[in-house]
Amino acid sequence: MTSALKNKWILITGASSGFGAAAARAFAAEGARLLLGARRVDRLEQVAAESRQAGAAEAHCRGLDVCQTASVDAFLAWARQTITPRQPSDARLDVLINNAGGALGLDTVAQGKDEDWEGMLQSNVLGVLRMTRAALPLMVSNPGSSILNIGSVAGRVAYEGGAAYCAAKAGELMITRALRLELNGTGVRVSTIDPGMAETEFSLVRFKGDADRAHKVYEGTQPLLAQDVADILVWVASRPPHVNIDELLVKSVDQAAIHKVFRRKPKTE
Ligand code: NDP
Ligand code: 8X3
Repeated sequence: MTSALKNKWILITGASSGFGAAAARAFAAEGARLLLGARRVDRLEQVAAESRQAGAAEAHCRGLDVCQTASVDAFLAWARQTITPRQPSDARLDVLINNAGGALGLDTVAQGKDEDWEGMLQSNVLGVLRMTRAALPLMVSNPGSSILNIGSVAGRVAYEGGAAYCAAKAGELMITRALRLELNGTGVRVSTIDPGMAETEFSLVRFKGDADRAHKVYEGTQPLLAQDVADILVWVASRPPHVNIDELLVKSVDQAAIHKVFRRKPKTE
C-alpha cells in the first residue's frame, strides 16, 4: 500500500542528531521529501545521505540556527524555492517538525547561568515561534498539513535543576495550544509530542560534553530510543487529514514518573 506520506514535504529542525535524525530516516522510509536543518552541516549532510538510501524521494539540507531570526527566514526562503523552484509562491509544506532544542546545565536557580537560561529559552521557545511564523505561509493554504512540536515531560512536571528547561518546555506546550486555537478553521493540525527520558545526545549537550555524567543518566535503565519517537512522529503525521492528535505523552516503561526510574543492578560474576 502506498504511504500517505509519499512525496510529502517534511521540514525537520534539529535533524543532525537524536530524534530529528531518526525522524528524517523514518519519513524517508515512507518515500517523503525532506528539508533538514541544524547548525552542524557535516552531520546534516550525513543524515541526508542516509535518508536517500532509506528511500526518501528527495533529501535536502541547509544550516539553520533557530535562535536567529535571519537564519530562520533564510532557511524558509530556501525551503520555498526548493519545494517549487519555478513558482515559489505556490509552494506547500506538509509537515513542520519543531524539534531543535535541548537543555543546558542542571543548576538550581540559585546557581543558574544567564547563558544557559538564554540558550534554552531561545531554542526551545523562541525557535518554535520563529520557525512556525516563517513556515505558516506555506501551510495555511494546505489543509491537512501538520505542525509537530517536540515538548517534554519536563513541560508538565518540574524537577530540581530543571527550572529553565521545564519553563521552556511548558512554554512550548502553551505555544502549541494557542496555535491550535489560532489555526482553527484552516485545516492545519497542531500537535505536541512529549517524550520522557530518551538516550540521544541530549545529556551530552546538557552536561557540556561530559560523557561520563551523560552516560550515568541512562545507567541500568531502558530509556526511550530516538527511533521510538520517530515512529510516533510518522504515525501522527499520517493520520487522516481530519484527525488532530493534540498531545501525546510517551515514556519508557522504566520511567513511571519523572522522579521514579527503575534501574537494574549491575550483574556480578
Ligand atoms: P540531541 O542533542 O541529539 O538533538 C538536538 C538537535 O537540536 C540537534 O540536531 C541540534 O543540532 C539541534 N539544535 C539545537 N540547538 C539548535 C539551534 N539553535 N538551531 C538549530 N538546531 C539546533 O537531542 P534530542 O534528539 O533528544 O533532542 C531533540 C528535542 O527533543 C529537543 O527539543 C529536546 O529538548 C527534546 N526532548 C529530548 C528528550 C530526551 O530525553 N532526549 C526528552 C524530551 C524532549 P545542532 O547542534 O547541529 O544545531
Ligand atoms: C528531556 C527529559 O526528564 O531529562 O526533556 O527533562 S528530562
